[in-house]
Amino acid sequence: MLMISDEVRKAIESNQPVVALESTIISHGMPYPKNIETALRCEEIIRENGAIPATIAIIDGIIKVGLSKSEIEAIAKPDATVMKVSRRDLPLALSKKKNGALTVAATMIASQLAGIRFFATGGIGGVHRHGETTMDISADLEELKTTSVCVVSAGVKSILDIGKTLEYLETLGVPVIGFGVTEMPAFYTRDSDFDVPISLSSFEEVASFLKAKWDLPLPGGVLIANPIPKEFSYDKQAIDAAIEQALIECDAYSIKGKEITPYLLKRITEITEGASLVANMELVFNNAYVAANIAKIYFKENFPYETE
Ligand code: PSU
Ligand code: MN
Repeated sequence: MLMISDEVRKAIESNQPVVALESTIISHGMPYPKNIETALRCEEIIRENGAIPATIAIIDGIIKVGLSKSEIEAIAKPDATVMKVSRRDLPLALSKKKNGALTVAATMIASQLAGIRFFATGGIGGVHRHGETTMDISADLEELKTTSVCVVSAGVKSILDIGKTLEYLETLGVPVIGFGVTEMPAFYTRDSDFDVPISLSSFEEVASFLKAKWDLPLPGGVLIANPIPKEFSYDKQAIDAAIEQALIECDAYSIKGKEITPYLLKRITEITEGASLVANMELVFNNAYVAANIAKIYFKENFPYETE
């Protein structure tokens, strides 16, 4: 049920740094053809920074770790039928031999099965606004509690309730580390008015934090909140207006369950006439860069002979 590409398998076996990349962002998070461009550029950035990329998706009912370019294209095309797969959907996608894009939660599961500890994405799912009544809380959060993968994100989008998401992660015992910042980044913007619980500013500090956690051992994930670079950060008022409009439409059309996040992402891109997509791409690139560097230092310190 799990196939690891030769390159990724060799890298894992010889303790080389490997960085996983998710596929929901490709199939359900960005429009074609920018989604392919983003996916391929992320892989390049990870390589340029001394690590091996492993994009993960389900192809014909098999979890593939380390997709080829044509496999990435197959799940990225606008006419492709690709299921959005989180933890609960994995058995269905496998048993029905589907093509599936993996969410953060499912990518963490596949990474752990393959032996990968680092993962770069854009934003994670969280507690939705009014989550206290709708109970709409992404499975990404529970996954961070149990699965030992370091997830580098640009924080939490304000389509979600950022404060409640942070509280929920605290309850689950998930460390949230602001990378070089003391405020929780909000994906398109660098600030959210919520303090980040932990702030570290070098790759070395994050790598030794992870080593302390996992060596104890204290299993579970760590969320790195890495803000969008200043030069690409989006105008707060403009993005807030787009998010409000998308949320109102979501309500009006009674969009439910797993469709909510893809719908909001699509509408925000449309409402901003693609301008928010540029910010989205740049923040993902920055996360790929940071994840590769943390992974590189983590492996250098833990396996000095193998990597030097
Ligand atoms: N947030 C984004 N971009 C994304 C997602 C979230 O800014 O692409 C995707 C991720 O794959 C995440 C998933 O794991 O949406 C969360 O979906 P849900 O809220 O249904 O759990
Ligand atoms: Mn949900």
